[in-house]
Amino acid sequence: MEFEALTLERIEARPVVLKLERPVIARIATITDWPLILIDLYTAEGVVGRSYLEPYLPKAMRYLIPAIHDLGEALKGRRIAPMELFEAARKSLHFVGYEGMSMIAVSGLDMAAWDALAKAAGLPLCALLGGTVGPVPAYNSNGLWLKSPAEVAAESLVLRDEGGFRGLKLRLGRDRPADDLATIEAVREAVGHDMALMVDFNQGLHIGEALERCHAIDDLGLAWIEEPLVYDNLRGTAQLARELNTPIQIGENFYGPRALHAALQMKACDYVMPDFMRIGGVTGWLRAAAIAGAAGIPVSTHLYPEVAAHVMRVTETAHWLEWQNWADPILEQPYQIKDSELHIPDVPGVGLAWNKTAVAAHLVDSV
Ligand code: SMN
Ligand code: MG
Repeated sequence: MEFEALTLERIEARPVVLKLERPVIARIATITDWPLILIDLYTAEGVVGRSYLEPYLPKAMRYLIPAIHDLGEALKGRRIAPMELFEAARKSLHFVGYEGMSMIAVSGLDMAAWDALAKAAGLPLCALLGGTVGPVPAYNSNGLWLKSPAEVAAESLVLRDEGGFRGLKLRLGRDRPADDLATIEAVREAVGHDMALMVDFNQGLHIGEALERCHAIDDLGLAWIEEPLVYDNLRGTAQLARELNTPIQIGENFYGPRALHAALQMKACDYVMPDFMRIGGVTGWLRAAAIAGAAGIPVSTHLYPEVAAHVMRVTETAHWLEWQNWADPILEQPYQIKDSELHIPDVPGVGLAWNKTAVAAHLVDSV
């Protein structure tokens, strides 16, 4: 079979807002409306590459969508060679800075470009990257926000049963540390000791609080303690990683592979979990995963379970995939979870197709 070279024709980015089934109630923010930017990368040859971005705040779509359209204009006529497009897109934004919105826009382009390339090759993305279609161990991260211990314990049973999960993530950072402890205990009692329990402070503590609260939960057999401090306080998380037995997990706020490299050099964490819209899409992930692999650091994913599943199949130190099904309502064929494993559909590309009716119902005119 001949490998078809593709040419970028145009990119269309559309804003969608979904109501969250279980609103985010974290120490730093409450989110009820979940924004998605749906990206369609059209090629002259008729192949369409797809990706989506979840920028947390609907208003962030106001700045990101024009940036994505600009990238499409700037790269029109270029061959779909994702790593070359990545470099060209990065350079086009160099003068406004490499991080933040710049990286998020480039990541959306990158994931769509890889999807198009895999489709043209007639291969699932994981196969194009040198792996095989197969199961990917996942934990359920769909809920367990800052509610009462009894509510969280009851929800943990529901989340476990959404896919025979062997791992669940709880959010911490209630006003009273005792309420966090009571929540962990109630969940443990509900789901038993064979369940891996991750906890996430969502950057909500200062170092003094973190020292007290992390030590207080250090002997509970938790799988990891995530983002206790604001994400750029690497000196602080390095101190916590040194002092605690429980692994410290960070990474959803790494902008690009070099941020991961810097964190590992500082021994700022035990585990990493890059997010696809910040690490640089598939290209950024591959580079970041190589660095973590060389350092022997387990790598988990953050959001974007569909693309995450593919790259985890070729990630040397692959750990847990974060299962969050918040894009499911607009997907034609949501991925399936069974026995705590995500199953990649055996179709060319990533396997993302939009459910036209659902998209039409949730498109927003202005954000
Ligand atoms: C998170 C995800 C999505 C929205 C808010 C917070 C979280 C995670 O940090 O790790 O899942
Ligand atoms: Mg987190």
